[in-house]
Amino acid sequence: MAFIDLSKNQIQAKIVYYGPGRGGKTTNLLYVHESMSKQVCGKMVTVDTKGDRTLFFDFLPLNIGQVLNMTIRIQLYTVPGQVMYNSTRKLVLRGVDGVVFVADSLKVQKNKNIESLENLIKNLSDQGLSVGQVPLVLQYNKRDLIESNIPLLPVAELECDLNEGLNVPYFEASAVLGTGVYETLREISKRTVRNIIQKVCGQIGC
Ligand SMILES: Nc1nc2c(ncn2[C@@H]2O[C@H](COP(=O)(O)OP(=O)(O)O)[C@@H](O)[C@H]2O)c(=O)[nH]1
Ligand SMILES: [Mg+2]
Repeated sequence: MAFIDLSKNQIQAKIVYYGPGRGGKTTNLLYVHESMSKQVCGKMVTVDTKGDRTLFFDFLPLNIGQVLNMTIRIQLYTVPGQVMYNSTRKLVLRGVDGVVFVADSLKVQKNKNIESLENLIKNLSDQGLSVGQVPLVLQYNKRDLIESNIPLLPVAELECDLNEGLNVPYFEASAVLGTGVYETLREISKRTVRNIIQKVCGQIGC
């Protein structure tokens, strides 16, 4: 749940990057961290990583500007994707305001993507949230590998596997090159902030 400080006119929102292990969640945050100005982007904290596998989570705070005179701060988190870290995922997901699901375009990861999305839906429902209540966008990552001879899932197949019942916006991306990274972040930020403002307005009447 967003932290709203009316005395400081500040809203703090939590966006979680979710998805199978090695799909590119940490790489998304690294790209944002490296390319955004220091005024916007705070220090990236990566907790307990080994090689390129996130064992706990990554955290990146952003100051994205003002809406309705309120300063908006967004905190980006990633979860560890490996099946055995479900308790950590549940912890990171607590109080979430928006989710980016990063799917891996590699053909061999087809079932891992589906399992991870099912796991997201289950973990949200354990918090009393249905997937339709939380702003969500999908990112089909590693599209740069289309140039290689590694078999990739066509976007139509990813849509069919993951987005048929959800019908949420999706973005093709390459987190290593940065393609689609800001488009994804912009859309989830917009949806998340809009959702928070609607909830606040519902409570205080504006
Ligand atoms: N070719 C390619 N590799 C990627 C892309 N995104 C991430 N990777 C690589 O995939 C591996 C796992 O990425 P990481 O961000 O740690 O995945 P996470 O487990 O979801 O956080 C790393 O070696 C990345 O360099 C991408 O868009 N294209
Ligand atoms: Mg990671």
